[in-house]
Amino acid sequence: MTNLGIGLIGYAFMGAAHSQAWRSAPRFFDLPLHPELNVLCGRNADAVQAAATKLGWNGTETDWRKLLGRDDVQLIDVCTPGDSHAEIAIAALEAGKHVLCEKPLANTVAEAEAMTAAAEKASAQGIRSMVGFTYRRVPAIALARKLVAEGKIGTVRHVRAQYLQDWISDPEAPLSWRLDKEKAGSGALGDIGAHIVDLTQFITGDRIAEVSGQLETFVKERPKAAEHSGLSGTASTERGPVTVDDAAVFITKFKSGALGVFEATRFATGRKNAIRIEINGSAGSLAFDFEDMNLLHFYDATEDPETAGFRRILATEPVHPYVAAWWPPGHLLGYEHGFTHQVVDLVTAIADGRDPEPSFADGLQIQRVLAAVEDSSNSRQWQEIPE
Ligand code: SOE
Repeated sequence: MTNLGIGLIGYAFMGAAHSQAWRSAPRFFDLPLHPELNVLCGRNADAVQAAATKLGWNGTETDWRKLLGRDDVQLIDVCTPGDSHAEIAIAALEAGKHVLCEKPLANTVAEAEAMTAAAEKASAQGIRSMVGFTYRRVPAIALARKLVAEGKIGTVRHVRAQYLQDWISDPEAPLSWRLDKEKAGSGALGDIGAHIVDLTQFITGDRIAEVSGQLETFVKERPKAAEHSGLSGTASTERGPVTVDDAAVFITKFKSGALGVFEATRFATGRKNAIRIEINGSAGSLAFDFEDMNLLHFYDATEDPETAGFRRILATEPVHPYVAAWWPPGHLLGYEHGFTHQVVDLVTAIADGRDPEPSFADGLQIQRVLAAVEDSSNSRQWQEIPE
């Protein structure tokens, strides 16, 4: 079997999640190409070596540009903060490497446009790119999309989506790159709001046409971090400004005429990683919460009203998307499986010679929605999403 050499840039939370995906995918799924974990890249030589040993990589580099010239790297996986996505992804595509880029695609619409242009040019040469909206690959979510496409809930009228976390609700939680506009582009809006924009559009097969939104930064100054990794860190004695939103709320109109209500916050005390989506259609409804991620709730409005009611579908059966490769029926999946499914879909598309989804163009459209929410919050006006 042909090998697909992987070079992964970044080794914190997302780097670790992607590493396990690259390792697990060929062990559980029959892949058409064999991913080889060849190079882990990070700026600190000792730290990247320690991470490579722990996460199972064959070698390391400290300069991402070196990956572009390596014959044993065919795919670059970008797990860095958003401020370097455009530069790395465009250079990688121009060097003839396939690219998987973490979400959101970029920090600005202009960067996302440049990345999309590079991706479209590379695609003509057989070079593939994908943006990592991983939650699409949760079996219950993939099942929800299938049910909507099959007409099981009829015409979609309402889209209700929340992404709720609380990891910075303590005002003394230290600053991380995720609270720095230069590094992250935006706060809750881009980090987690982007996921629910993608998920609702993915499930409904529809697109957001216009938005009205409001952003808020509740805690404007925090201790600088003495050290920080993933979502936690320790505080130093110095303080610095929070330059992104803590929370974003927005209402939307979809192209079909459906109405959407969205909320993304890192201040929902007690909610750890609650991605809640409810879709109401003319013939039924679907509801999902990532904190109980194996379940999809389905209401069939065509049933006898005497016994009709929301039904819990445990999306853990071999008939459900991705599940057959894992455990016997009823044995649950977790957060990491979505990343593994992402690798499976990407590698399969590369081998089939087709562009995987979500594409950079899909990432650009989501970037435009995020920018429109920000513009709306500043202008206090509805904003249309440009085509
Ligand atoms: C932090 O809010 C974060 O790690 C996001 O960046 C991820 O995309 C999400 O999967 C979990 O939360």
